[in-house]
Amino acid sequence: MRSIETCFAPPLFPHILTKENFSVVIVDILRATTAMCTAFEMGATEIIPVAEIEETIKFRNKGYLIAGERDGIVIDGADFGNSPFNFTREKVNGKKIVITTTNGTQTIKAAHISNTVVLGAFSNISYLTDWLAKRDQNVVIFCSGWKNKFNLEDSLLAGSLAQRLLKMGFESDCDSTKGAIDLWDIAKVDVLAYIQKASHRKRLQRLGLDDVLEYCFTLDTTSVVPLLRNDAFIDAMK
Ligand code: 3SL
Repeated sequence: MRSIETCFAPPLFPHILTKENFSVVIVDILRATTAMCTAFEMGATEIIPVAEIEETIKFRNKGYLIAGERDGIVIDGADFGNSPFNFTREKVNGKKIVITTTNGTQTIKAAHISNTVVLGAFSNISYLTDWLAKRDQNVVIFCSGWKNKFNLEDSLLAGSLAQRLLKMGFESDCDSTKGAIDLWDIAKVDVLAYIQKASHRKRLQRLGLDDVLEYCFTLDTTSVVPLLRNDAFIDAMK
């Protein structure tokens, strides 16, 4: 039987890895994984995640688009930040992108040693669920949180995804997964109302970056499964 485990924040990740054969689903709903799913939907061919701003330098003026933010603010020298709305077809179709973000790309780095790394968001949840269900691997849902702490938005995705996977024959004896499902059951009645209390929702509002909120919680706006191959994500659905 394939299992689901949930990691609520990066410091917990080494303690979660009790199973040998697993896919890791990286989650950063506001906004990194939602943005990267959008980029593939809009025709990006490859996305290279880098943890440090300095690592973007070697890609500049080499045909890559650079996307980067820290604490929501676009980094110097980037083409744009991390809003899913930046990744329009006009800008990204046929392009390779290098991205660095406050939490999301740090989580990807922490998961890099894993067998299989994919990106999860509400925007690709149905394609992702089907893709995971077809594989003979356990699943670890790895929430980016905010600066090593738990956050609500990633935990909601964890609960929603886990609930779907349980219906497709997975099992879970992980209390984090059970807690995430309970949280999702409370929030799903009106997820946009529920998420008003989230600290990153308030942070984005302060910065005038909360125009993405509804989009980030809308199901299935993309038909992609970003999959890490060596150092770059490609769309496994292509
Ligand atoms: O932390 C991250 O990776 C970002 O998604 C944060 S922000 O939403 O771009 O501020």
